[in-house]
Amino acid sequence: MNIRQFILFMMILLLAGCRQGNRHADGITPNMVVPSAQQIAYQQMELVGFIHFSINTFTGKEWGYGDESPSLFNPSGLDAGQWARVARDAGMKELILTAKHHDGFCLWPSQYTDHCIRNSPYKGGNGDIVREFVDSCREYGLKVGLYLSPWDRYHKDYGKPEYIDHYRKQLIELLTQYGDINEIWFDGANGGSGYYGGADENRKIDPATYYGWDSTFRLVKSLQPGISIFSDAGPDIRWVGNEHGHAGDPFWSTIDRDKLIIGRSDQAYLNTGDPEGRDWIIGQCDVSIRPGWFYHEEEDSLVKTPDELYDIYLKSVGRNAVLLLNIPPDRRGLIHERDISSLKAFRELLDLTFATDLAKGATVTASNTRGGKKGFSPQGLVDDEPLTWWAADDTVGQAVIMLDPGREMTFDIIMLSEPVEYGQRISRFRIETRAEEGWIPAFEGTTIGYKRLVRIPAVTTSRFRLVILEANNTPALSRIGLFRSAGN
Ligand code: FUL
Repeated sequence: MNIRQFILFMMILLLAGCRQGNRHADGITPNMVVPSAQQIAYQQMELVGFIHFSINTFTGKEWGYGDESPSLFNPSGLDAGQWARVARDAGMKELILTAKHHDGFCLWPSQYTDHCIRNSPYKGGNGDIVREFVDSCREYGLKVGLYLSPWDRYHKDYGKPEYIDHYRKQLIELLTQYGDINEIWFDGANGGSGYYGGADENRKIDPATYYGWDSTFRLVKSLQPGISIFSDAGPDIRWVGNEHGHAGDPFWSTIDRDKLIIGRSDQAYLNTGDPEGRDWIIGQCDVSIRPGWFYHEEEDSLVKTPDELYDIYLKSVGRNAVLLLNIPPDRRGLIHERDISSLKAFRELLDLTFATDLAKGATVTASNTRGGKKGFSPQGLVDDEPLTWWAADDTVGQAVIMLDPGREMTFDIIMLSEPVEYGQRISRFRIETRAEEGWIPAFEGTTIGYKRLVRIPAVTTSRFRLVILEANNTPALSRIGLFRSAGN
């Protein structure tokens, strides 16, 4: 080895050492169940949007029966660019479109059905709203998601094996003709009454067996290897068991897929996850900005307020899940002005609230720090560097982390994060603030995960501490932030 090779070799060693510095040093043992890199990237989006738009928009229904004439579908001024712009301005990173809802009407000209946009007056039958949607999302830097309802109240074969073949052919169309699709959304509503090609009857299916989901999932991933699949049972993203946008407390990303059946799952189980769960499936909280999923003029006065949306954000993103917020276009094919103004104020509320982290610059001490090493210093919890984080020694199950900002501060939001690439570990914690008479408990909580936002009545204090009471593995934390809700 000559001198240049030696220097190069030493530099590589040094770099490898630096890279290891915080992330993998000192043998922190990951939990048995951890997220994939794709799941972490998905969760980092935090806020994604839903577009419910179809024939229901024109009939006033929430669930079309399947007998609606395509001639009813005629938006007067559709602009998918407006949807994407509004979503981007609200901070959404992805938009999901109902390519087909339960009534079976397809927003793209599917070669496998006549019940589609080709037979509507829109653009003289030459329209393709999936195409317009996908192009607009890309123009505004949003990822693309598509919803293809498994339940089809129009199709004559629904309930028979032939329909599954048809359903998969439609999936292939969507997943091969529109470029990269980031998410496919499989809802759980299943069977019941419908038009079914004129049969006009009730059709019951067994949600555990009818759809052959495992084969469908394999098909989806073979066509789009980078896609994330949402359903009651993941495999990548899961329903949280309600449509109010509320993850449970506790909320574990871990759960047992074996216990989940798409369309027939225990909603309470979905809502909390399972600390013993063998699968990591990210929670996604779906909720509409209006009472309905589709636009109805009579709900114009019932658009959720910025404060309501903020509360939902705290109970979804702030409970270790992703928020999927529905913003349904109206009969023009535009997101309504009222929804836009509420969204704008919601975004401002978030931006103002999270602009100033009062914990920045505080002196941070911990009752125990892994190996006593600087690499895991609790000071890393309040710096700008996401790669620096604190961990305790393996022998330690409980710990106290104290923040001293050297001045008084007033806050009502506490942000906590675990380095989830090592799994979800903390299951009980307490937040305390300092008063003259001593440490006062302000909140007792359960899980943390990717992000926990705790809201307490605003408190003015000169010191703050977090007491970690229970964890299923060595406790580790990547962030503590303190904020004051704007307007509070
Ligand atoms: C459910 C559907 O039944 C609703 O109409 C809506 O699309 C919601 C997001 O998913 O399963």
